[in-house]
Amino acid sequence: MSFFKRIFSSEKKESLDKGLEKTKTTFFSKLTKAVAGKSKVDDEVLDNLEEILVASDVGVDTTLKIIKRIEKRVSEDKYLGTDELNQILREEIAALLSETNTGNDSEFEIPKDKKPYVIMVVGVNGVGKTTTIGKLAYQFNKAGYKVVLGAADTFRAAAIDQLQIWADRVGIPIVKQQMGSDPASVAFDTLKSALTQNADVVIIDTAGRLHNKVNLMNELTKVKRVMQKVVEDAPHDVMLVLDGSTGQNAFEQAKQFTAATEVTSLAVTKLDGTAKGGVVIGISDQFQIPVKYIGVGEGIEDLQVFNKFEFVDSFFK
Ligand SMILES: Nc1nc2c(ncn2[C@@H]2O[C@H](COP(=O)(O)OP(=O)(O)OP(=O)(O)O)[C@@H](O)[C@H]2O)c(=O)[nH]1
Ligand SMILES: [Mg+2]
Repeated sequence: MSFFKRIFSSEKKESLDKGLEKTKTTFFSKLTKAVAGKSKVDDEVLDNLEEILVASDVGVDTTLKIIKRIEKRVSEDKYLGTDELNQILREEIAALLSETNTGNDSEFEIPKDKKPYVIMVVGVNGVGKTTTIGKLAYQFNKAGYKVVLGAADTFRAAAIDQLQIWADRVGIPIVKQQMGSDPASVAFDTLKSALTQNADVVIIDTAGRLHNKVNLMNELTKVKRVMQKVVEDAPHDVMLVLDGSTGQNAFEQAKQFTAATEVTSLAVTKLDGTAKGGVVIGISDQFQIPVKYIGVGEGIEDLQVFNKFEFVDSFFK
């Protein structure tokens, strides 16, 4: 690993640690209470631990898997001290998550064989789609890729303006039309323009709110179909953005969205300032779709490539 890479990783780790602070503090103060006056991990400690994990939005299914693993450790080790619980939790959760072989890249990278590589960003309103696109465009641009944005959320004028602000901030082109115009037509224009400009990456913003859910899904399908007239295998990535601060709601949204439309990656935002960061552990365990990015703030730098081991490490430190 190069010297610079090490510097960047340690910076990344610091901001992750900071982003997860609230989740961690809440979790550990509960854990400390649960083991107070106890020296050994017994059934009562395990019961409490189960409750705490569920309350941290890890989700019931994933929590049960974790508890089972700890129980196994307890029965193997016979005497497991509560002072070791933290370390053991970290090990077992990391081991659990490593069983799903997804989402462990460490850089903002796109596949070399797709040009332009087309990312369509979806999710319900307010979860952080546009912000995530801005941050992602910034990282791709910094990495030397030529990025073009497409303002296919034509439902609100403000949505187009917001994406324009991000494009200006990053210094990259945006393709847009009037508010109310056909999103599929915007996506079509964006891909055409990207081809002309020989762009590497296209990121398409979409509306989170339409008159109803069926309309929204139909529209996404149409956007996809029309894009394929320009780039046959587009979109290469359908990224669902989830608001991590809504905890189990984010989980539900992921379930509903993935059932209604094809989703190939996840981004979980707003992990800063929430105690519900455990939801990322549950989401990575329960979905076959990789969590690619996590949002840890509103700033342009506050997006990270999700690495489950770094995440668990930050969580249980
Ligand atoms: N604290 C924090 N705020 C975030 C993060 N990501 C997005 N936000 C904020 O969440 C709010 C909504 O973000 P948008 O990007 O507008 O969400 P959207 O999904 O595009 O919303 P619609 O266009 O209405 O569907 C904004 O105030 C963002 O600054 C994050 O990681 N952390
Ligand atoms: Mg938006």
